Amino acid sequence: MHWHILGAGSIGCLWASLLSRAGPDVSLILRNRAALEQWPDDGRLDITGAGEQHRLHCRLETPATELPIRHLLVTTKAYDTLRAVEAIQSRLQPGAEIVLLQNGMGQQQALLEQLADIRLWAATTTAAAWRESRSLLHCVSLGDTHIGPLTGDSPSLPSGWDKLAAPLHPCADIQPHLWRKLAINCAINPLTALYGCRNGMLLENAGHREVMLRVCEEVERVAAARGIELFPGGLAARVTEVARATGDNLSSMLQDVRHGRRSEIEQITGFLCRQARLLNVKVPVNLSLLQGIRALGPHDG
Ligand code: KPL
Repeated sequence: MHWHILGAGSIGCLWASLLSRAGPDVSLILRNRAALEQWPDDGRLDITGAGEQHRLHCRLETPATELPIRHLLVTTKAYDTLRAVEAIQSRLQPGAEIVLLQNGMGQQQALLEQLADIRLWAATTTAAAWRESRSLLHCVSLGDTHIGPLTGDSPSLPSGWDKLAAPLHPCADIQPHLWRKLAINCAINPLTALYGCRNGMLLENAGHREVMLRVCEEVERVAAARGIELFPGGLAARVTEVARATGDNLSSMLQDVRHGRRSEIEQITGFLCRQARLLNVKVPVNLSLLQGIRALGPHDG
């Protein structure tokens, strides 16, 4: 069995290690030849932290490599999903297994519309890792990963995933889990990016906390209108826990904004606002956060 991974960021590299230790061959598909040549020592990757201490040698490829793909894990930024998969689409074999492990929503449905004859899963994880360099990954936590099929004939887990040494929760319906992660991201990411603060500051600054609570109320109304149960104790309580546990972290959106990169705002708050419009729910605070982040820099379209 051979898993290909599109998106060689920290989560892609962590999964390269988990999959390779579970048995399959693993290839990282890098964007182009230049990215491939920057990788040291032919795909050497050291993983350390959270009980992990491994060295693996991944095969490195570009989209142009002429090898068939039967098992594909996508860990790119959400907005890059369709472009990245299109670049390798001619290599996908009939019935190929594809797992999307990303923040945000909307890209899952868009991919289903782009591809025929695949088996697709979506996954969401609380695993955390960071890369000190291309070949050194620090695993902070293996977290919890929920995964579920998006196509009718898919088994509960993709091939080989039953042997992953990480807490994995197969679910018949992955949608509520994607919504829960989306809800947390809606309440933390745009605020930290606009205020330029660490996650924990959303709890310490009374003004920031007030906005965060209003975001939570709006997100809960949209989820309820969509028939999704978020958290029994309420979204604000869950967001408070996450902001406290990740208090010293810079959210992924703040990091994107600071580096002048495109953010995932359209797949997080943008998705929420599009759902709200369809469901006729008013979300003025989320809309103003969407506009605020759009004004900061590169965005979709
Ligand atoms: O997932 C995150 C992100 O930064 O994208 C949170 C949960 C907000 C942690 O930083």
